[in-house]
Amino acid sequence: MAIERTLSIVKPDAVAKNLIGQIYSRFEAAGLKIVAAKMVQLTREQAEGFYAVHKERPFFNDLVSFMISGPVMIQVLEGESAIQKNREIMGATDPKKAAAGTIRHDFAVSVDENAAHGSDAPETAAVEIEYFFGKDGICPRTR
Ligand code: DAT
Ligand code: MG
Repeated sequence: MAIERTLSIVKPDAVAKNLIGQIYSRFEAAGLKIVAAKMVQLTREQAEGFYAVHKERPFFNDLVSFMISGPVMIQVLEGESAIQKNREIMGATDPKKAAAGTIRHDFAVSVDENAAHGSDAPETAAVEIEYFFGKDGICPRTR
């Protein structure tokens, strides 16, 4: 067990449904601290770059179009096992398969628009955090 940081995104569907606060509450209730946050209207280039690992997948173009369909809320979460913990709070990729009480189960209806993103491993978390917040865009929470 270790203190980790992970990249989280409240996706355009959840922002449009006014769910930022409810989603942030779940992070905080789970002991995850927000150490960086910003609302961004992603450009197509930014969204394509972020999801470059999926560029050969059949859903890539739809995914990018969805991610630029409205603003997203991007944050860095910090805490004990933050990467796995955030994945558990989000639930399975397909909301229909997500466990009750998870963000995707409670706030999303389809795999195409599934409310939240969370890094899946330490390596991707590091790359994704730097992609949106650079090397020094984090506010350490020492108090
Ligand atoms: P996750 O977001 O749970 O890490 P992923 O990395 O496999 O899932 O895929 C990234 C996003 O792409 C996912 O949140 C929604 C979309 N996606 C994945 N599989 C899909 C599918 N079969 N059809 C449509 N969209 C899909
Ligand atoms: Mg993923």
